[in-house]
Amino acid sequence: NEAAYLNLARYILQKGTTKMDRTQTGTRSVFGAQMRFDLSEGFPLLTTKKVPFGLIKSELLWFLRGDNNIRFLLEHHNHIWDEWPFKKWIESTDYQGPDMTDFGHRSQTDPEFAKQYQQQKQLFVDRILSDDSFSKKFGNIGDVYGKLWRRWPDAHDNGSVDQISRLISEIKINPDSRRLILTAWDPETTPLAALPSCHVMSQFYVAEGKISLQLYQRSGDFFLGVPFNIASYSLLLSMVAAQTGLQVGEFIHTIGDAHIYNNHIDQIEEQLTKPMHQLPVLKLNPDINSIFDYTMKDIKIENYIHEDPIKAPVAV
Ligand code: THF
Repeated sequence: NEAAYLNLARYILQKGTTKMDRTQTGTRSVFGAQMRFDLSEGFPLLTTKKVPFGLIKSELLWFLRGDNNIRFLLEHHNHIWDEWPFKKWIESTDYQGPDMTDFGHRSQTDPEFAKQYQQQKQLFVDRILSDDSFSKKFGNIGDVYGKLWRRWPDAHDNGSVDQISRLISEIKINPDSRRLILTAWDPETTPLAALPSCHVMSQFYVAEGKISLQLYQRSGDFFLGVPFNIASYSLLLSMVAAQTGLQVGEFIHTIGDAHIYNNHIDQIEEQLTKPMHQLPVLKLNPDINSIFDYTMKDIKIENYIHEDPIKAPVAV
């Protein structure tokens, strides 16, 4: 349950080594960490800060559509992926606005620049929503989750592999299988993506009528991303369970580089002073007969008692 997250946060703060990273923010980091969440004890949406579950739902529905264009997210007022396509846009020769180089850092230290950045990002978002050809060209995050889950390029027949459909039918036919794998790391295309997949691989496991899921995440932004990731994969597991007639077992989260950014330390220390509440309950519409048919209103969280949100800047 939630204590697994809080204990690992404490461990990273105390034992993590100081490590520079791609974003030049600096982190405290440990390598190789694991948390276990028994979903029969409640849905692991953290209660020691408010985690916006609506954003987690729309992101997962986006992956399940096989979509890798942020337009769908924007239509759902979800901005968690904006920075990456925006970065590609401002680095392109088509961009003629004010210099946005290194916007992630500059917007944190220079309030005048932060205003300009917000303006340019709003223009970008509006244009992705209204201009089809612009959105095709600049709204894409590359060949990561959605694309790879549903349309992994098949070199032999020029078609593609739908990993999710295959998984669902394989779990039904052959639940004892040790090959129930979902992979999101394509060595051919991954280096070209705006942000190479963090959730490299996951594996389903069925025993005694329960289905469990273990995720290997190569890199985990422990304060901002990881609470989303825990809820997102627990939601995926719950949907797969519902569609295969199984009970939910455990979500096991294994992280390679588990890090707390230097500009998230005050926030996570604040979170560690907050009391835990009983975990909420997930309700999926039982009338949905395909994992691809869930919509926002078919997924509900009940009895979510939480502390206040804690804001922190996302590292780009
Ligand atoms: N990059 C970095 N640096 N960290 C990540 O966690 C991350 N992701 C995704 C892709 N790149 C990443 C994006 N996921 C938030 C949450 C998840 C994200 C990105 C950002 C975030 O800012 N959450 C806020 C609320 C935001 C809002 O309300 O709009 C929060 O307080 O939780 C790892 O998958």
